Amino acid sequence: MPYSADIDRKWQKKWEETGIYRFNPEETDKKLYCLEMFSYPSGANLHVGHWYNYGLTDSWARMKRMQGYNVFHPMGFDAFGLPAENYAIKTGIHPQDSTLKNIETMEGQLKEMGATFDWDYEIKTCMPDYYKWTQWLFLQLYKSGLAYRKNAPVNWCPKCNTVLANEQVVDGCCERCDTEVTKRDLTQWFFKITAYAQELLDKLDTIDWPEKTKKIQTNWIGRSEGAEISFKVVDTDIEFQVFTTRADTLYGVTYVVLAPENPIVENITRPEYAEAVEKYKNDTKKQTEIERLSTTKEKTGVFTGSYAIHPITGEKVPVWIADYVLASYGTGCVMAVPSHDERDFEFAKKYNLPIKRVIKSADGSNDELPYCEYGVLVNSSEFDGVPSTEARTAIIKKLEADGKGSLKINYRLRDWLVSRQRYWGAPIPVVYCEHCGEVAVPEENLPVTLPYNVEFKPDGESPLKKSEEFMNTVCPKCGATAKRDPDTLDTFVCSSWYHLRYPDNRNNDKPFDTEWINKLLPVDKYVGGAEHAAMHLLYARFITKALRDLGFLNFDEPFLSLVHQGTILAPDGSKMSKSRGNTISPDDYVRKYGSDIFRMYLGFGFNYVDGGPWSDDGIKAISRFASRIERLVESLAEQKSKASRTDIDKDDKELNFVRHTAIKGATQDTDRFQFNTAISRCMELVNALFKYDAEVKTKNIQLFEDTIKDLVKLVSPFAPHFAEEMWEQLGCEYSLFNQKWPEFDENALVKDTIELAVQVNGTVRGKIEIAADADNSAAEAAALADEKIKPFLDGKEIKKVIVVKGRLVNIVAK
Ligand code: ANZ
Ligand code: ZN
Repeated sequence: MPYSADIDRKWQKKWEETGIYRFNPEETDKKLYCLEMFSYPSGANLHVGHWYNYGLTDSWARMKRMQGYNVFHPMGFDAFGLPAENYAIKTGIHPQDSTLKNIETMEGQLKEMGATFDWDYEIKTCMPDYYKWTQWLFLQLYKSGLAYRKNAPVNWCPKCNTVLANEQVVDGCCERCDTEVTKRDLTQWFFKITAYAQELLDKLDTIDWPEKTKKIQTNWIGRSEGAEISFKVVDTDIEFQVFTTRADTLYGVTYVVLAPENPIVENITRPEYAEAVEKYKNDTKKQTEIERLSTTKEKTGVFTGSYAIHPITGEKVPVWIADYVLASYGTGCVMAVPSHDERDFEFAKKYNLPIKRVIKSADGSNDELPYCEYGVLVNSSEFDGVPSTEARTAIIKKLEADGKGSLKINYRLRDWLVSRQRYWGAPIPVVYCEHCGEVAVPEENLPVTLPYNVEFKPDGESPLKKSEEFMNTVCPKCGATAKRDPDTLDTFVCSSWYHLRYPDNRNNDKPFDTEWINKLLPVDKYVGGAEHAAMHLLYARFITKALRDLGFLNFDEPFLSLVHQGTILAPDGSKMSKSRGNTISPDDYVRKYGSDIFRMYLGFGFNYVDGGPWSDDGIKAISRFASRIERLVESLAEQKSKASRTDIDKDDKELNFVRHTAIKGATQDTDRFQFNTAISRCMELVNALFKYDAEVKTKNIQLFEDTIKDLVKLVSPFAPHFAEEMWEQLGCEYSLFNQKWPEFDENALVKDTIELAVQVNGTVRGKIEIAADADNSAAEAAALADEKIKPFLDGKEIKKVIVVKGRLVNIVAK
């Protein structure tokens, strides 16, 4: 029976009945935890991206399984989140109903893919048996001071009248209505990821991740070495610190700038400047951080009327506020050095502030200002002539001695804001009591259940706030009436620890058993989109470290090895999207060709980590490739009874060479997620088998059979149903996936003979075959004696013969 979707079903049924892909919890010494980023149950159908990510990672997992690993390969759903809630607002269908329905459909489709997922370990983050433990995680962080509440500006859409998550702000505008997003101050929960900034940087060296992703995390964490320097405000007791990476430019400070939000601005603003300062502060609120940092935006600011005292020279410098200084970075205050900083220069020009050069280039040339490089100090008193890097240290030392400054390391990373004024998420397990204030819900009272009947209209308030049933509770400490926190947790909290729950997903007493997951984790291979570099992948690393420090785990990093699959684009190279109507449906291909042909084509048609524009040109070739394998299996069946050679001759050696080359190459390539070249090796082997079948009259049938079996194994990760069917047709025992992966034989890769090109006076005239270990004189003799070469030498005198070992023989004749 030729391969088709019926074969898929036949084997899916058998695999399910025999439980072949069930994880064996006994053999943890050979464990291999293979994980794909779980999917968001948004649409009802799997798209090409899912197939590409899950189908081909499954191919990798299948090979590992056959190589003897005890592969743990679970699947689940990242089921809370905004799209379901937005969909509910639009259609009136409750997020829980749409989500659970979508999950059911997707489970069915994932099963049709024929992957090795062990569904016994499935998780769905929106179910109380999961989010109970997400809330538990919150409580652990809270108890250890890693979760705290503070007032902070959040993204606010004035039209939708709601708070937006960072991901919902697209180019400074609301994702839904395109209105410009502003800031609003709200009391929010944060996770102290900054406590791990240095370790998050340092441990990047210990993991096998794409360099680009490490770089993104490094930049996101943004370590900066500098100094904090004190400035005192004239005629007051107020003192503030600036953060600078260029203490060497201290003598060039001609003014200082505070972020408009800095609380001391109010205390130092002189009455006659109050109105302008107030107005400027309000204008600043309307801007996003990205706009404020834009280098093309014209610099603006206002004078506060106050002066600060330079910590070394004692000079008075004016104190300004300007939006190019961010409240959330460093100290929210900068010392401005217009001669050596681009932004300060622009600002000083605009507001006529003095510009004083203090750095010259090392070769003494008089460069234009602003001069932003390092150099040698000038106009800097005793530091004149000292190079920047030396001066930086020396100036900090001097300040330190006077108690006016010190070394300081800053990180760009901010604490993770986890409160969401949204319904479809895990409720934050905290109540507010009139007497006791903020009180954590005791662990034994978890989960704080998300109520079903809630109005979730976007009107600026958390939908849960309107649910009396949810909000009104009693204080766990004193028993008085209390209110619950109406916010839910960012869905990235759910996914920050899910890899820890899979191996112990049915545990009702704990989120996971420490001893057990210390055996199963870290994840050995993690595969998912590169867009998560600075969010999910950073959060999961942080949570792993925090739980380690709290004694729940004994490893530092959650994902030892990471692969990002590329993106499959529409045929015109644009992003596939439902709204553009340019998506391609895997279902049509699966129905027409069978799921294996579709999967194998995805592996063959793209470089896995690059992806690229969709084209189905090659899919027929893949279908033909499968048919050719079927024909080989049939041909073998016909010949099995015929006379066979048992010795190994030249043709057998040739076949064996291609066979072991294919085993070696396909194994290495599959291991490195280079599926396209792995499949090409199998194609080369098919060609060699066809040649052998057609040209060799008396075959070594055993060799023919063994080679076909190896071929079937090599393609099995990409075409599991098809290969299982071929295996059965070969008369072998179920299941192919319990067989050992083929190993290559080094001896078969050594050729007995080699081919050399023969040139006469520099032109190639023929080829000779000689023993691989033949020396130069043997090669020369063979070339001169060759019947095809002789006519070119006729009547000529041989002047010289040059042999390039292993490559060619050049005969010079006149
Ligand atoms: C004086 C100076 C002179 C600076 C000079 C630069 C060049 P990184 O490397 O990113 O840490 N800065 C400090 N806090 C800031 C804030 N809250 N908002 C905007 N800018 C801020 O950058 C550190 C430099 O960025 C600091 O060094 C400070 O300007 C500025 F020739 O101080 B510098
Ligand atoms: Zn109380």
